[in-house]
Amino acid sequence: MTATARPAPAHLDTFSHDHLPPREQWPELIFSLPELQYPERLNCCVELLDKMCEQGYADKIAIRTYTESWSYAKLLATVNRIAHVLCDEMQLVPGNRVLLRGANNPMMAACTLAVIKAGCVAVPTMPLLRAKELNVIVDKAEITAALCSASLREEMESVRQTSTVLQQLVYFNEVQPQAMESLMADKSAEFVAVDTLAEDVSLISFTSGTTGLPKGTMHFHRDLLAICDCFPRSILASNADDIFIGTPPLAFTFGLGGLLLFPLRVGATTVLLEKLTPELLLKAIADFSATVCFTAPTFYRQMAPLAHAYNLSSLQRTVSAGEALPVATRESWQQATGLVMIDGIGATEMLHIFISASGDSVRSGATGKAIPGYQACVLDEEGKVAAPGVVGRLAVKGPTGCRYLADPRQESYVYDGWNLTGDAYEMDVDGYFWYRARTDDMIISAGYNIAGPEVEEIVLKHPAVSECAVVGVADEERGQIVKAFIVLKAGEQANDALLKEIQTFVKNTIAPYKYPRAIEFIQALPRTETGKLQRYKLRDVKS
Ligand code: 3UK
Repeated sequence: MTATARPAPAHLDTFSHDHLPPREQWPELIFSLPELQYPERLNCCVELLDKMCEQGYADKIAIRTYTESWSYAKLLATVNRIAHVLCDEMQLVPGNRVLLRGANNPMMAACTLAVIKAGCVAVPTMPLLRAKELNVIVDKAEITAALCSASLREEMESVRQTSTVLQQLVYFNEVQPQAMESLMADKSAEFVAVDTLAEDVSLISFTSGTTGLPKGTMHFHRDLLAICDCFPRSILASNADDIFIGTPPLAFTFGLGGLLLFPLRVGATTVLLEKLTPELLLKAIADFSATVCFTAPTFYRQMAPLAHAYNLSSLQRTVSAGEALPVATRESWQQATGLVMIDGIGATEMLHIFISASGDSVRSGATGKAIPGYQACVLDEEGKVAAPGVVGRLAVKGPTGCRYLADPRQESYVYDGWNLTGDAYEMDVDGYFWYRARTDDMIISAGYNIAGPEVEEIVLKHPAVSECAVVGVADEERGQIVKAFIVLKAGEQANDALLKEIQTFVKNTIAPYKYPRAIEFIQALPRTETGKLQRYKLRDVKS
């Protein structure tokens, strides 16, 4: 083989490789850190599991739930048995895409790792997706096989009945002759991982996509390790003694990284729990003596006033991501727990967090700086790097980046080697990035540009307010007006006096033209399964 030839890919089914965007549309990839120098061939599951067992973690607890404890050795043996089922019973070959459905539990984690170890491509999907949405994903990624938790059978069955693409389906988390648990029972606990390339696709993660068709983001074996070797090392400083806990689904890359890959990479323990509420997460932190927590800002905001009733003394580091962290939330969490929140922005396209800060480096109100391994800047309207203090489009690059599965939107996400996340940000002279809005969430009212989240920040500081979302709604005179949807704290009365009081409160704190001319009190804000506010739903509300 000559030095320039592409080494033999392990994928016999070349679908993923064939549907990568052309190389010139990829973002620039940079591997500046010593820990990001990976070999040409690499199966990330081997690095995360087999090697950890070899290095002395075999008897350590990898995954805990309220009813189960899986050592690294048990997780490895289970992954290997499932991998045999994929190859022997289901006759899958490297490169085949496998749909994965399940809440956060040990078998969902094991199935995901097994798919990757067998050289197939994992396509995890949010538990709440319905058949219609699943069919779009099955068709787009040409998925012939699915592994599904028995608790999600109903929607899965309707996909099976309607899909002409999906051919095989195996359920797990049940006692049935055809269930994964039975099929794997007599399989060997040893499995030689498929010798994939570092640049073979291991994961296709579909964006939650508030508008339009979901986009499949393709990530290599190398990418899954690269995210473990960036944020967790430099910002989180995680280690084998950590006990990870949190809410994001394993089907969301925030959860896959934070609650599975990061803990395995350092020999730590992860606590996997289904259906968490703020109360249940607080209780679980105490019950499992968790040290690291991952969840969305709204969860921290709801946990803060309840925290005093729980023993949270084990908790050391808490990570907030998914949407902007309001200063009021950072402060109430810090008051309740003494912990300085680690805010971090990540994206499905980038796989995980790329701007963040922890400890003494935190600047309240800013997301943080580009983390080691990544570069970030703000681009102005002409696409040039903007000076500090200018609001523009956030641009980022690093070892991971956007590669959509056969999607023309690749060309708008990647510009001049940079990934454009769709966020409006401002960078200060010290390199801290200050979130302003999603670029499509800017409100233009009577010629003024107003960032909804800036108004939310202030409204949230009012003592009667529990949650708030600010959007622009159409207005004949001003084009748009600022409208606040407000969820009040328990016991507060929605009335005109309070409405006026909140308006005055905002006018007295920021430029008066930004105050919400319209306010609507509602019971709950519309959110995605990952805790993201669905502002578009509020914009559509007719009142
Ligand atoms: C927004 C934030 C301000 C921002 C994600 C951590 O959220 C994740 O991925 P998604 O693809 O959404 C990406 C978009 O969400 N966002 C996320 N975090 C922050 N905005 N401050 C933040 N801290 O608009 C971004 O473009 O769902 C988060 C890890 C992995 C992820 N996939």
